[in-house]
Amino acid sequence: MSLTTKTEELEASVVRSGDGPMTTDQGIGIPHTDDSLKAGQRGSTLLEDFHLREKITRFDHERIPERVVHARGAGAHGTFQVYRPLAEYTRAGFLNDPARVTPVFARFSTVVGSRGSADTVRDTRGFAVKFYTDEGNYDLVGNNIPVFFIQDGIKFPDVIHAVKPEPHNEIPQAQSAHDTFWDFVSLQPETTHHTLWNMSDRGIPRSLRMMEGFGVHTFRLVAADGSTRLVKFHWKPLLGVHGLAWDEAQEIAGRDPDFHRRDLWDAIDRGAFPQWELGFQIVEEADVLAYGFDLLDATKLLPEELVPVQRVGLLTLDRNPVDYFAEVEQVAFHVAHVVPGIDFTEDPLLQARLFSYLDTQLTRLGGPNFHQLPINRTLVPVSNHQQDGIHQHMIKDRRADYHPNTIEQGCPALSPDGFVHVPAPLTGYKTRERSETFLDHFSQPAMFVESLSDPERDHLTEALRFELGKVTRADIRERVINDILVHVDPILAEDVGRAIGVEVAAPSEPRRAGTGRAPMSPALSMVNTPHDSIATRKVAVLITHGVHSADVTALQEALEPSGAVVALIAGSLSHVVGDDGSIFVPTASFLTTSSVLYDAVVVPGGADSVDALSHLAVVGQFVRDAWRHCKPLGFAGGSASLLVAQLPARMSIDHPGVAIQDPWLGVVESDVVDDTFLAQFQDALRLHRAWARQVPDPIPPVARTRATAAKEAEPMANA
Ligand code: HDE
Repeated sequence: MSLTTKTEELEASVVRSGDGPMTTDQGIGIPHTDDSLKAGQRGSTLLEDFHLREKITRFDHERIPERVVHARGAGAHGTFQVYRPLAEYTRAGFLNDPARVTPVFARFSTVVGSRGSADTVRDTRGFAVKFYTDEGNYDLVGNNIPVFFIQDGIKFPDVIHAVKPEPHNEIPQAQSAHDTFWDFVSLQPETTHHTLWNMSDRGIPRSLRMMEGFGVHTFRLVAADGSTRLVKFHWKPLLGVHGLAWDEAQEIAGRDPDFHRRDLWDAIDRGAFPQWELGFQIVEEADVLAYGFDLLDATKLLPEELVPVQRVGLLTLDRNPVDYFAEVEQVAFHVAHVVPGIDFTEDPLLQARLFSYLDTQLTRLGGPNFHQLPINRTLVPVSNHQQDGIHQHMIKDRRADYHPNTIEQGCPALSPDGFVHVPAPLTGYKTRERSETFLDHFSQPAMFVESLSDPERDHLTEALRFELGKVTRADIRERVINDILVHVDPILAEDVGRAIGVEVAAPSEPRRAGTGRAPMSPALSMVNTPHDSIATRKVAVLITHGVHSADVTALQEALEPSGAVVALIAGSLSHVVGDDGSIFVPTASFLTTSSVLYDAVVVPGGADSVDALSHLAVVGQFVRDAWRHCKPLGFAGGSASLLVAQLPARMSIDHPGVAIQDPWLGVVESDVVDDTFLAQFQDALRLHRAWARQVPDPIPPVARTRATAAKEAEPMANA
């Protein structure tokens, strides 16, 4: 069998605009496409104008139904290579041959918003990878959060209807900050863990390239001798895991709604290929309950401190799509697309997904032949007795379409090495019960909260205050605090409750079994992510005439070789003349860009330049926003005066109840951009943000309500 790479295979379907003159879909040459065929210059249009009718009809039918979830996405091609043969775990060919380069297509997405919604909304991100292996297609359809909202797929329509825009007015778009979502959360404790991850900085990634990925469910690996093990899949980004500030994320949604897809596209375009390592957590079948929770429960994660993640291979995304619709929109993932060596478990969420993905493609892609679309085609020849259907592309030359047959000499023959379901023993009576091993909904959320660093915990608190602050019904806010959050972390409940007018009622023993958790799991905190590179970080350098040229060139020469992107921002797109007569070409002007689109800001020296910049309100805002969003800032030649003018008054006065952080954290200052400046600035950039600079606004204590008093009188139920 000759296997070609997916790129070569796709090339056969690529049509280029220079390939020939303009024609109709039937290949008839078109000499004129700007005027319809009319009865005279000013007469009515004639029905016989087949070109007009074809052109308009094709336009009318350009859209296909968007995905009911994960509608907004961005994708890229790439490769996967395993580091070493994994024969002790799996017989999958692509996981056994380090020399084999498996083509992949990855699609990242938000869950809630429509196709045209903004990228930086608070949400879970989809992380789906299609491996075009030489044993058929394998899809790993995961998320950037290791747990899911619900334990059983039968609740999926409920949770999605709750989080999607409300049914009467279709408001709000791409937001969970509304009544129906939090109503559901308040009544369904199993949603707590995933909801807290969404409210953490994981819900607003800095970049799709800086997210972890998780298979979420426990899967099975099957070795050649038939032995099986349980596995949790991970994707570890080589650039580390980094988030945005919430205020910044909201502003980006307006300034550049395509922020994440543009970032992915630009990085690949520049040759800064995003990379992730595939990770396995391997568990023996007998240990399915050994860690204090049930590995079939998708609302639980397996702490890395209990079972380390083995890094087994490398995913590299190195090619942008040619045609967004044909590739990113029409790609069809399905959890049931597995190859021999990978199998399912009885996780009831996974089991429902095994039905859903094929079913959804029938509506979205119009029929059962979607696997024949170029992006979905396997590299392996497909042969079976499936017939016909809408959009059949194959011309099947055969006289018999059934098995067994003699007329086609029994062809296609069965594949003796093909997929065999693991003969896992299954017993039980028919029931709609939830297993008792699934019932502890608070221990792991508590572990998650306890594992966060102080700034991350502050962000979580602020996010919950924001989301619940937008809930209009007081009873929902009250239930989230007193039926959910108080069982996770009474102090968190108190901190959030204070901001939304809810008093925590009679904090009692937390309603959790205390199992299924390490006391805390440092791997869950983004603080412990690698901070060893400034590659692809975007640095805005603010310049105008008279800028100290040597500062600008020193920045470019030091940062660009390490992979950072230096953007020169000026008052207009006209050339800027430096203090020694050097000419600089601005990348963007203050009119069209903003500090939220960069990772760091530097103001070089130059007396005339610093003076001119200090008179521009837009520059003040640039610096103030970068400071508020805790980004590294660099000031040379006295330009730090621009920051001083922007610091809030309470930075210099003693404000009761507020811990004043060091406003100069992550800020580098010097006369000129010299080696010390550059070293300190790069250290700050490597750390991503100086989160400790953030000072939350004080919130007054909550007034006691009748509801909380009544709640205190109730005995607290223990689950
Ligand atoms: Fe999905 N999900 N899902 N999901 N999901 C879809 O399939 C569904 C779940 C995930 O980039 C849909 O082709 C059910 C968990 C990703 O094209 C649909 C349940 C996880 C993507 C569907 C889940 C995911 C989808 C919509 C509960 C993380 C985007 C369009 C039983 C492990 C793939 C489509 C892409 C897409 C159903 C739960 C991830 C409707 C019923 C858990 C990344 O079939």
